[in-house]
Amino acid sequence: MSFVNCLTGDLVVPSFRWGNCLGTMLTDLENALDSLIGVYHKYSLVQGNYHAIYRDDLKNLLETECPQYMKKKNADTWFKELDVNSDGAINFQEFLIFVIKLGVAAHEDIHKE
Ligand SMILES: [Ca+2]
Repeated sequence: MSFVNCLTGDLVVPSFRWGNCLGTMLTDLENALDSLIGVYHKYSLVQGNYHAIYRDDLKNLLETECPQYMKKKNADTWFKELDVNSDGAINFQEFLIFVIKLGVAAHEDIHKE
């Protein structure tokens, strides 16, 4: 489900809130997970599906959110690698495989001198 902001016309993507505890600060990890879910839905909801990022939308995600990691692998190669169940879309579990690979690469980059 998504909403359109009446004033700006922008797509509003609802995000998951841990326990819906008003007045409770999220931990750093909860904030990070909330951001990951938000990024996933930002691209999955382009075609109105909470659970599927399609090929063109994955390409937009890669080009917009992490262009530095497309230098060695293009969007089509990423898509084939991530679509583990070969259903033509990236579900959230498959997206998490991508996040793990990016996280490992980012961690290695941080420790390079
Ligand atoms: Ca899939």
